[in-house]
Amino acid sequence: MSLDHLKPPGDDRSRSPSRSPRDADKVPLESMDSTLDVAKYMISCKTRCWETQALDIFRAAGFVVISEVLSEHQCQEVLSACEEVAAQIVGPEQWGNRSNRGRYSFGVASSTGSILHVPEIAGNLLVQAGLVLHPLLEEIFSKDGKADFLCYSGGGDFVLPGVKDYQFLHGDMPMAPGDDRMPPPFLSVNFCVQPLTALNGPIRLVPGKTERDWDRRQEEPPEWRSSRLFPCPAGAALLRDVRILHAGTPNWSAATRFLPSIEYISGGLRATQDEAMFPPSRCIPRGLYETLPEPIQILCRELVAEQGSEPENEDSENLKPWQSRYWHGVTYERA
Ligand SMILES: O=C(O)CCC(=O)C(=O)O
Ligand SMILES: [Fe+2]
Repeated sequence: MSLDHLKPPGDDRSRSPSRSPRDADKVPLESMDSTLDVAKYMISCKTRCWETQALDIFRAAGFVVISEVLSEHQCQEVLSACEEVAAQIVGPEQWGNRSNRGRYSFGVASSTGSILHVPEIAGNLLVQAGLVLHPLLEEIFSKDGKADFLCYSGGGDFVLPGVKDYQFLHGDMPMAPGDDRMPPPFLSVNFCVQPLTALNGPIRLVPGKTERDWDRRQEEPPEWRSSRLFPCPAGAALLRDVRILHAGTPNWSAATRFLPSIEYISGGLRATQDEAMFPPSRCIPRGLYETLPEPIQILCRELVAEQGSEPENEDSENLKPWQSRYWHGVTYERA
C-alpha cells in the first residue's frame, strides 16, 4: 500500500542519498508505527518535582525525555547552527560518516571531536539547558550521596532526507562483563531541535536493554525495531545512558533530522584514566570558557583550550574514540 499522501511535499530527491528515487516515494507501513509509548518516558521540566519522576523513569528505562527544556527561539538558533556545521561536513556523494550512507556524527568532523566551540551550541545546550537539567544530572550521577560528573564533549548525529536504511541496533560503548551499574559511565543528552515524527528518522531505543540482553546471533525482536521515539516535541531533551540499545531509523521526510548532544561522564569513568578516552579533547576556547556560569565551568574544567595552542593531533593512527567513533563503527557492523 502506498502512503504517498503522508509524505511531506517538496522532497528534493536530487539531494537524497537514496539510490532508487522510486522506492523513496513509498513509506512502508511499519514506518508509521511505534511500539514505544513515548508518554511513559516523558515529563516536562515545568512540572512540580519533575526531577524525582524523571529519575524514576531513567532508572527503569536507561533514558528519559524532558520536554520544554528549550524555547522555540533556542531550537531555531541551534537548528541553524547545526545546518551550518552540516553543510561543511556533507559532500556531494553524501557518503555519511556512520554505518549507513547519509548518516553523520558531528564530532567526527571537527579537529576537537566536538561542537562545543560553536557559540549557539555552547550557549543554548551546554549552558541554558545544562542549568535546567543540572538537578537531574546531579541525581543521575549521584554516588554515595555525592554527585560526581563532568562534561566530556558535544556532538550528536544527523540523518539526511531519503535515507531508507535502519541503522544497526547498538550501544555506544563497550561493556565489561557484569558491568551494567548505575551511575551510568557515559550519558548523552540529545536535543530535539525539530519535532521527531514518524517520518523524519526518529531515534529508536529499547527501554532497559543493553548489548548484554541481546544475543546478536538471534534476529532482532520486531517490537525493538519499531521502538521509535515519536511524537516528540521540539525543545525536548533525551537523557540517554549510551549503553541502552538504540539506532537510527529511515528519514522519509524532506528535511535533515538533527539530534545535537552534550555528553557527560561519571567520576568513576574519569577515574579509570582510560588512555583511549582521557584526557578529553580541549574543545572549549578559553575566551568562551570565561563567559560560562560557574557550575558549568566546573563541569567543563578539563575542556578548556588555551589561546594559541595547536589544534589536537588528528593522526589517524592515533584517533581518540570521539574522533574515530570506534565504539560505533566497529562494534555494530555485522560481519
Ligand atoms: O541518529 C540517530 O538517530 C542515532 C544515531 C546513532 O545512534 C549513532 O550513529 O550512533
Ligand atoms: Fe549510537
